Amino acid sequence: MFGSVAEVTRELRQAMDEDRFRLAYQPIVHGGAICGTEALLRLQHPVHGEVAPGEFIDVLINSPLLVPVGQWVVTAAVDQISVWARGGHVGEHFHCHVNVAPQQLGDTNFIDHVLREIERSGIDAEHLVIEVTEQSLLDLTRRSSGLARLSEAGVGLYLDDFGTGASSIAHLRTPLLDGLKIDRSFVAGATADPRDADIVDGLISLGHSLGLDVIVEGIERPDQLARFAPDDSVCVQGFVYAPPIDAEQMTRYLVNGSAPLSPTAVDPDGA
Ligand code: G
Ligand code: MN
Repeated sequence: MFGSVAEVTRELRQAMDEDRFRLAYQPIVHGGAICGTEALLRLQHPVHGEVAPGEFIDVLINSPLLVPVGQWVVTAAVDQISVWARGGHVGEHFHCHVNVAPQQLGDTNFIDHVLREIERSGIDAEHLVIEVTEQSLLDLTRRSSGLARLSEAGVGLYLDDFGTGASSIAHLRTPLLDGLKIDRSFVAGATADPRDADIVDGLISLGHSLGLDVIVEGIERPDQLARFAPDDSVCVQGFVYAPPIDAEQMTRYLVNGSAPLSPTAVDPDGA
């Protein structure tokens, strides 16, 4: 859609200037009840409509615009959590997940911003979860003080896309981690290769034995739900419940409390 790096950068700057970033929210479900949501960045384009981060995230992460956009994401998520909490729509263990790039964790100003926004909004810090990739844990000497400050304040830390990064299982030992999200490629792959299902089982056990919460990502169909989340020992995120939706729709889900299976979740057996 967008062309060169320069063009994407121009689009990002304009979107920031014109307040055209939005957050979409995808429900995270535990035993049929909504236990959290992942906030996902969207750019509202005057011609192309809603643009997903795949179109711009690589440029954003390597651009100075990561600073203001990253801060905007935290502010918007914290404000939304505050609205939900004041409305009585979320329980005390509700988590709103925000994706954070490794560069942000090494930036003291970013960490200060997160802590300041929690204080300003008055939300319970435990409602906020930072999702980091394995890449973020590779250079812990530079990033651990930021992670530790967030963790001490009560912010949750989850390892995202687990199983696909180039780092080591030893990183799961970091005492700062609260949970892990198993990458959706294993769930998708399990249809063709049962070893992928075995990997998901193994990662769930590994996570649990380390005392981590586990979210299985990319559950699209009822058969996958039955296979990977037969009970309430894991949380689930995926199209089987809902794609990323806007804040109003997410609020409706929260008011209902439970998550119906999505009518668009296709069961391969037609059941
Ligand atoms: O890896 P991360 O936690 O950032 O995953 C969020 C991304 O995964 C979002 O872009 C979202 O649209 C996508 N996603 C969420 N659920 C599903 C799913 O069930 N199937 C697929 N293919 N993608 C999904
Ligand atoms: Mn994520």
